[in-house]
Amino acid sequence: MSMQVVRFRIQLLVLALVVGPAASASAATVNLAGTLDAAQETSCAMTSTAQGSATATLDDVTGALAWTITFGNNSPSFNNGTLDFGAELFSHFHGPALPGATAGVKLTLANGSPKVASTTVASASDRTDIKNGLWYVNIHSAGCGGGEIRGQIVRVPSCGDGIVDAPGEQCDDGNVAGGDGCDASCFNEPPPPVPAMSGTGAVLFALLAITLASLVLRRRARAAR
Ligand SMILES: [Ca+2]
Ligand SMILES: [Ca+2]
Repeated sequence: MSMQVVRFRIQLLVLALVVGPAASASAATVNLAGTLDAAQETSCAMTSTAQGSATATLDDVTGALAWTITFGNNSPSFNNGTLDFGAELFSHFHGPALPGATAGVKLTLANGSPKVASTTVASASDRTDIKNGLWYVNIHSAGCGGGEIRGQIVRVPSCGDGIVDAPGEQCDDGNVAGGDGCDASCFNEPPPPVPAMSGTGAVLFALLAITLASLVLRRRARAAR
């Protein structure tokens, strides 16, 4: 084995000891919300007085999506699960579509109010669409089969969702922990100090450093002869 190869392998070992294991990707929780009403509906000729609200969270790594949706025509709480034009037929998440456009069904929701449930969104493109506000909730009634009220679900900017929301955030590393370069309020902070090695790692590092120095000195001595 040549001196060059030996030196390269030692450098790799030293680098591995100094850097340590690679950090794993951390999940970011994206907060979402929307309001449902007839104004956003595209298919019903009648204007319902029913309204609703939706909140949801999406884990952008695992795809876990959880939601709470309430609706009704009992102003001002709008939570009695009753529509103006007949019983609720069915309800869905649809996407991807901007407000005013329509798209196919992504998830079927249980009837009634509130709707509280969760699932896993397996498709990465679906997760991206959700984060980009391209999913909507549509509640269909007997009198408005295409939907009586509808609501676009959009991201609620928040620290820890992995997206830098200026001007209120300088950074967003997907968590609300400090000491990692981006503090709990999503402002930049000095990087954490590199932890000192101890125990076996320190001994190995010292041995490798001594071996490397010895090899370099021997090489220089041979070159000087
Ligand atoms: Ca953010
Ligand atoms: Ca952080």
